[in-house]
Amino acid sequence: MFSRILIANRGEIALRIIRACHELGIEAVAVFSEADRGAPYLETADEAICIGPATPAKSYLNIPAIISAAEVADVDAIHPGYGFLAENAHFAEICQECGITFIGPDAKSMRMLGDKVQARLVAQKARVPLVPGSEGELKDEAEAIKLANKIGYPVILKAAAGGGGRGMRVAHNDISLHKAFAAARAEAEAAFKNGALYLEKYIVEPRHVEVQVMADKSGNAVHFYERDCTIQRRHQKLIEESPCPVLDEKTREELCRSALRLVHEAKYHNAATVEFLLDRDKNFYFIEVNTRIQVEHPVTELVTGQDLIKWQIQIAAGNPLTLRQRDIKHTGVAMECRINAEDPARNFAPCPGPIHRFIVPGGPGVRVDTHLAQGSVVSPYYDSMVAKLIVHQPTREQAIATMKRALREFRIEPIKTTIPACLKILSHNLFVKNQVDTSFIERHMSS
Ligand code: MV4
Repeated sequence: MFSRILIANRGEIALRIIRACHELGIEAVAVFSEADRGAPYLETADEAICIGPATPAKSYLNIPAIISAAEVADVDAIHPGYGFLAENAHFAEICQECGITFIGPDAKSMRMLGDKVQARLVAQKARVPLVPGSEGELKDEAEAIKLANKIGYPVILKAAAGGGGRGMRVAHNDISLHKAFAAARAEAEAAFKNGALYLEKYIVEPRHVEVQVMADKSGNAVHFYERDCTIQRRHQKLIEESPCPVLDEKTREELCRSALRLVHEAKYHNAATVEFLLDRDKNFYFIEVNTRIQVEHPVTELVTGQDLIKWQIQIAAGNPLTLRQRDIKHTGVAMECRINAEDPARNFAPCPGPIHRFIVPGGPGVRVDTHLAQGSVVSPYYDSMVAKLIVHQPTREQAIATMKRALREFRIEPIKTTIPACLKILSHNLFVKNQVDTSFIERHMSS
């Protein structure tokens, strides 16, 4: 087992990883930018090292600075958290070359699954249901138009290097596809320095469902069931829950088994999330794989009673998964609200600034993951998430009631947050009745 781990991240996920280290008897080394100097969560670390200025490119994305800190602190491993360098295969490679274990998959599987065209081919090989679409990269516009006419409009163009909704274009006919092709290629080239595109049938009004999996270095893999992340705004998730409230047991079993086949095919190790779209007829289709621990992992931790960060560390250290699939039970309903420092009245514009009052909810069934405290300052340099409020109850109705109660207890002043927006969603009849799709926020919450 490792004796010291460096956490190449900040905020709530850095604190979450420090806690997991300490429960495993491992020392935690934090790094921080000048903007985060003095933050209270840093005091929970055994050591904290400044790695540069506030700008992410000069600190949390600065590979030489992070590797130097790791060498100075003499750590055995680096946990990247989510965002920043978590899905950077080059960084994973450098860690390995420096004799530091990267807590995540190896660079090869990260690169393979990070390329959405290759990920589709892996999924196909593993007999995972795919959205009908291109086999491999599109050669040119003519190929796209031919394929669109074969599978039928509407279709969606996506960037091979994209993901998370960037560089996508929907087309409803040959003329709009002609325009979309040039636009998508230019956008992909500019954003990812990789113009490779692929095409899929456009699934209308889907739900977003993802499966949490974990695989060890000996080829054992288990799933921790699914999360439903349908409630999003501009590809930013607002509310996540488990189980997916519209899945029947048989479909759910097939979904989770599909995710496991995919990670086996990729010879993957460590945590992965396999994302699917669920259409109105409850057909599911693979879309992409996230090769990191995700923001919403606590939802899964509450329904399974498992500590996913501890498993990531143990697997990276070469220990086997000592869990059998049948030992992983799903109990009740968990739901997470992301509390962001944003002003819903100003089109969700970030609202950084000092927090003079910070009163965190508690009581039965409530978990709060946050790195902030009274007197903290929300920095304009980073993500606007200030807390994750996660609840666990026997039923969805009870989970919604607990979530509303906890949201009303929360005091974050004087900055604006997404708490009122979350309360509005939780009271919406379509949300309560499970009649939402990924366009719910745009369609019903714009006012
Ligand atoms: C799609 C789709 C419809 N059909 N693919 C958006 C993010 C990226 N992970 C995949 N995305 C989508 N892919 C096909 N073939 C609709 C979306 C989509 C979406 C997916 C999940 C959650 C929210 C979304 C919002 C808009 C579009």
